[in-house]
Amino acid sequence: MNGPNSVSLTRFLIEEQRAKGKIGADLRLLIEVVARACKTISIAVGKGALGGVLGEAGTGNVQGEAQKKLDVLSNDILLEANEWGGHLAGLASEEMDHPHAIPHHFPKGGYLLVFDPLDGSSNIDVNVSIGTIFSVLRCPEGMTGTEDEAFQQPGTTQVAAGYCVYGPSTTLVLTVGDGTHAFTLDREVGSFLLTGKNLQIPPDTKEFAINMSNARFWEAPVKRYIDELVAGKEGPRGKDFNMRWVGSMVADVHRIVTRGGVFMYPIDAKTMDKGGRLRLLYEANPMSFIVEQAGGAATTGRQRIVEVKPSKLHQRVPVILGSRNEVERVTGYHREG
Ligand code: P6P
Repeated sequence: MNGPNSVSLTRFLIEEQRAKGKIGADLRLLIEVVARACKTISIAVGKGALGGVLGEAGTGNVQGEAQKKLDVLSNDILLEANEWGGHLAGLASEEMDHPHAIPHHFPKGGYLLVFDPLDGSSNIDVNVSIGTIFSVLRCPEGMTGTEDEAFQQPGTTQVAAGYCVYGPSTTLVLTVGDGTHAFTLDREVGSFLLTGKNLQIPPDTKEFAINMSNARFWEAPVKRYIDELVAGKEGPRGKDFNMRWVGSMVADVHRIVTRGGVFMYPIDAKTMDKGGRLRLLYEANPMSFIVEQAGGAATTGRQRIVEVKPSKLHQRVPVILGSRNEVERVTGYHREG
């Protein structure tokens, strides 16, 4: 509850700035504006069928995927929230082919915001947790922030990253490079309150997340790793494992950030030509930053995700992230071939 000892997102950001100087005024405004947009999205999502926003929008995105009405609405909410503040040079989104320019009548700033406005949207109509994922970059010298190339920076250059999961509670998880912290929305007051400081992902786990229906397409290292988990205590791992797959990356990653686990969307025979399933700039990179800042690990199976040098705005990559010892084991199996 919002009591005398509760720390709001605003107070946290100000105190972090005072103590560590990592969050200047423009970045603080950016984070607070995104958080406010997430509150608006949470209200729209929470209305469900009563809000007239379920179902298909009748349009498609650059991925060739049918857009849900809430995909488009969430994208518009984030654009409108961020255009006027003077903190951004440009915005890019899963739902837009190319970056969105700041309208001329608004001032521009030095940051870039790239986001998946509503990840997991196949779950919207069946009332399963979904979420917003965002990443903050600096606009490179000599670029306007409207070029695809301005956003094509490795994840190591991220200034901040976060997600907001719209589940039984609406929870914002954020890093600015100084730990990973969770803020839960107090709906009565309308504030995000600090509910988890310096989250730490356990290095070991008994829980894995992967879409098992793709098993016949997997590469050998992934098949070896999953076979060992499924073999349980009779197998080489000598212990039983449990599986969870929500089909919504934000929900699966939030579980892992909260209690550990390993999340895998590896490249396979089905996704080889596209480079993977999940998108690098607005899914894999922000989630990897968040996970690494919480003591976890995130690789493509062959390298740290945040060290991948992007060549396209909507580039896809394989994702293996979560409890460090499990991610390192899978990555080791890839090295062994
Ligand atoms: P599949 C949602 O569409 C998403 O991008 C991620 O949120 C999720 O982890 C993945 O795709 C689910 O993919 O193949 O299981 O439907």
